[in-house]
Amino acid sequence: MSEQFSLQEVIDSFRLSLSDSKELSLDHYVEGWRGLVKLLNSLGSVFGFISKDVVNKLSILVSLRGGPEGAHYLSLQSMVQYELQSGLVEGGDNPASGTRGVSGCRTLLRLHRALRWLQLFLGGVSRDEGTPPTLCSLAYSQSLSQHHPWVIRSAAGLAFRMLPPRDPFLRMLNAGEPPQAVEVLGGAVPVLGEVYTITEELYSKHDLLHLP
Ligand code: 1PX
Repeated sequence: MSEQFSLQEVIDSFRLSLSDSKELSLDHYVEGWRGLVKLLNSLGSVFGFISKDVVNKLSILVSLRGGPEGAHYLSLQSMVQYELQSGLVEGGDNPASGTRGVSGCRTLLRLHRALRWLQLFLGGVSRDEGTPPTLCSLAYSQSLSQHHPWVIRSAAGLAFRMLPPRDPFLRMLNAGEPPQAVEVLGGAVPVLGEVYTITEELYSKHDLLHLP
């Protein structure tokens, strides 16, 4: 993936993350998130505390995948199965990462919740339902904010106000002029939705949606 963010590359990574049998490849999932981090970084340093947290979570997943038990981290499904069977979901001493108390499942859960925010936010932008700051904060209050303490919610609220207006925001996506960017966004939302739904159903089935 190039240094410059392109929305299309992010969509491609998330699309590629899903196999025909709806297994979700963790490598492509992480790649999709890396692209999102590039956009976040291009929005300026007020978003730095958010991108730092995402980078941190991605590096946990990458180290699990590259570790001695990495084969179990090929897909979301194999990760869930492995961590459940080995009693690792709630942390514990994970030999795969050396990161005590941090499971792949709880780490990915944080990104999964953020994906819901992204799906709502981008859906709103693509349908022109308001300005990016307004839509961002609406999407946040409908999703992620329930999982965040007051201090994070207020920092996030301050950062949202720094988002650019619609047209400059659309141009930052590197997906052409605003009308083309809107089209690309419209294509992104169902892809994110599918990834979200598959994860949500799997986590719900195994009662993993509230991992500490
Ligand atoms: C296509 C272009 C769209 C823009 C792409 C931007 C992608 C942004 C993704 C935001 C991801 C946020 C992940 C948050 C994960 C999380 O919930 N972490 C918290 C809990 O972690 P823990 O390990 O302690 O259980 C952690 O406390 C969070 C810290 C950072 C603050 C998170 C604020 C989230 C605001 C989400 C909206 C981002 C606004 C970006 C503007 C475009």
